[in-house]
Amino acid sequence: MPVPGCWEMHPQFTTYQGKGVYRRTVEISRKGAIRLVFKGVSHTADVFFDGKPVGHHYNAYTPFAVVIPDVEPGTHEVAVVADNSFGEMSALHVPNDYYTYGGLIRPVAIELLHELFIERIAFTPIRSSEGWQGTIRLFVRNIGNRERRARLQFSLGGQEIAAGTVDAMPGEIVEFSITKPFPGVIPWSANDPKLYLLKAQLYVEGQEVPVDDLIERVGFRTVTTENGRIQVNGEDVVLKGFNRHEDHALAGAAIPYPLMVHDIELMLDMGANTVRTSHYPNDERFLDLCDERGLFVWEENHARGLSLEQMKHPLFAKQCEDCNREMVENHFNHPSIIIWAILNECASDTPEGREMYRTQLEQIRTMDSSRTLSFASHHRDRELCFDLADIVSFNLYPLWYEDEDPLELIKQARLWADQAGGLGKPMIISEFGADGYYGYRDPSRVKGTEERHAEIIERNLAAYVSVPFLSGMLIWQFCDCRVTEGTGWLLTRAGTQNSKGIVDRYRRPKLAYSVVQRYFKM
Ligand code: ADA
Repeated sequence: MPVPGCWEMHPQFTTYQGKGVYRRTVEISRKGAIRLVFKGVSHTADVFFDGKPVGHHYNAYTPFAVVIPDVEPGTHEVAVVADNSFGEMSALHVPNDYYTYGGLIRPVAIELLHELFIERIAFTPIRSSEGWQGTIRLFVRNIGNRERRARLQFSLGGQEIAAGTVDAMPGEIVEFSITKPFPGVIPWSANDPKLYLLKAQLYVEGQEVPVDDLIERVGFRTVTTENGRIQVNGEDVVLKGFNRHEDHALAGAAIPYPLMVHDIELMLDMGANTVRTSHYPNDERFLDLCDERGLFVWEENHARGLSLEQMKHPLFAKQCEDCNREMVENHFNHPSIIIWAILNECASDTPEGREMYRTQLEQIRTMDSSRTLSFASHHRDRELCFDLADIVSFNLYPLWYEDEDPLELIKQARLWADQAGGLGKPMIISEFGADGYYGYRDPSRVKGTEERHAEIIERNLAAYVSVPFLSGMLIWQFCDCRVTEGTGWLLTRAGTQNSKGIVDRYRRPKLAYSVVQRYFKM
C-alpha cells in the first residue's frame, strides 16, 4: 500500500476493519539517534524498529514521533501495525457518522538527530500600539547522557536575532522564550495572507556548524472577541464556510495534495472564508494551504456525539487530553487557525459532562491563550457550558430534522445563549444542512432531491445573512462522507454516507453549489 494511503482503497480491503502491518527497510548512514515522525496512523499504531517495540499511539488524527537512540549505521527495518477496529481500548474512534479508515493515512518522515535538538517552536504574534511583536518559545531536548549548553540563533523575515543560550540536563526538554518587536511586518489576513519563515538554529558550545535547525512558517494576526463579535487584527469578521470531513471517494481519509488544493479552490469559488475541521485535527498540509490562501480555520479535537456514558469510558479523559495537547502543540504556528474547539455534540447538557468540558477548555487555554475557544452544541435550551467558551456555537437543522423556520429558530437560539451564560458572546451556527443525493433530481422536490437540498440551504442562508447578531455560518457539509455501517438511524444512512455535502464524494457539485455561491459572495 502507498504511504500516505488507507487500505480501503485496495479492492480486497474496502470494508476491512482490523490490523495491518506496514514494513520497510531504511539505510542509516551514521551511528546516533533517529526520530520517526508519523503525521497520522489510523487509528492505533504500534511501531517496531528491528522487531523491537519502540512506540504506541492512539488517534488517527494527531501526529506523534518516536526517538530511537544509538542506532548503528546500516540497514534497519521499520514496521508499523495499524489497527482501525473499534473496541474497549478506543473511547473516541467509535462507530459514527464518518468513517475510521485504516492505515498510514498521513505522511511519515525519518530524521537523523544530534543528542541535542529542537523539539518544536511556538510563535505567538502580539499586536500593540507600538506595532507588531512576537513571542518565540523554543523547546530544546537533550537525549544524550551529559549536560549540554547550546546557543540559539533565530531569523524571521530576514531579520537576524541572536537569542541566547540554554542548558539542558540529560533527558530534559528546556524551554527558551524571547519577545521581540518586528517593525514593518505585514499582518496575515484573509485578503493578504502574508507568511514569514521563522528559522531557528542550535549550536553546541565550541562548534561553528549548527547541530540542528527548525524552520516554521508563521503569520502576524490576532483574534479577539468583543461586543459580541469576533475580530481578526481588531476588525470584525463573519465566518462563512463549511464543515469538512477528510474524505474522498478515491482516497478515503488520505487525501492527496492536489485534491486538497482542489477542495480549497472549490470552497473559495463558493465565496467561503472559513473551514471547520469537523470532527478532528486535520492533515497539516491542508492547514498549510489554509494559511497560504487566507482561509480561517476552526480546528477541533476528536469527538463526535458522545453520550455521557461514552464520556465516562475509562480512557476518555486521557485520550482527549492527548489529542488536545498534540493538536495545539503541532498546529500552534498556523495563523489560519483562529478557533480551537472541543467535543462536538457531547454531553454538555449534564453536570458531569460540564466538568469534562471545563477541564478540556482549561487545558487548551493554558497551552494557548491567543486563540478563541468554542464547542458546537445541539442542546438548545438545555446547554450548560456556554459560559466556559468565548464563542457560542449551535448545530441546528431547521427544515431538515424539524420543520422549523430558520429565522425564528436563530432568534430563539440567541435567547437560549443569552440566558445560559452566553450573553455578550459572539454566536456561530456551526452546522446546518440537509441531505441531497447527487443526481437525484425530481420535480416533486421531496427530501433527498438536489432541488430540496438547494432550497433548504437557501432558506437557511437567507435567514442567517439577515440577522445582525451572527458571527458565523458553517454549512454541514462541504463534501459527502462515508459513515460507519451499522444499525440504528444514524448508521443506516442511505448509501452508508452522510449526503449533506454541497459536493459529493467525488467533488461533483450539487444544485446547492450555486446557491451557496450567491449568498457567500454577497
Ligand atoms: C450532527 C453532527 C454531524 C452530523 C450531522 C448530521 O450535528 O455534528 O457530525 O452527524 O449532525 O448530518 O446529522
